[in-house]
Amino acid sequence: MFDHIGFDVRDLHKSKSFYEAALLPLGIKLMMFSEEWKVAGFGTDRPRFWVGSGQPKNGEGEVHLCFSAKNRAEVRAFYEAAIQAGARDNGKPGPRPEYHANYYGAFVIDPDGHNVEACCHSPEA
Ligand SMILES: N[C@@H](CCC(=O)N[C@@H](CS)C(=O)NCC(=O)O)C(=O)O
Repeated sequence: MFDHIGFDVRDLHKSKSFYEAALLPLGIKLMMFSEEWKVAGFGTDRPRFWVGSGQPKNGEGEVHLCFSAKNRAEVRAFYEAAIQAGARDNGKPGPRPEYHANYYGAFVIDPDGHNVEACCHSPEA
């Protein structure tokens, strides 16, 4: 159901250390850390929990939630359904090679300002 989640933190290094320690007993490890992107990603198979300290977002998009899609058509269907249901566009369905070669996602802002996505990691079927 969920692919990954993330939220902003005040002090990235402090949160990185905190979650490294707190999640270790669960077998969840730091899998990615980027000073450039200001993010730390934790997981087991791949990063699924992210903390970041990017630009202030003025109360919008501070929580990011991504649902798993089985294929790219599902990503597009999610986007259309969400827009029809009143969400605002935050990134039309399409490839996001900045994440990885096969990443395909779509982003909307929900009624409370959360940044909600559906993504698929497989090439076009
Ligand atoms: N408008 C962007 C949204 C990208 C986005 O929100 N990416 C997620 C990660 S998959 C995120 O939380 N990015 C960090 C941020 O917005 O600070 C797009 O269409 O690519």
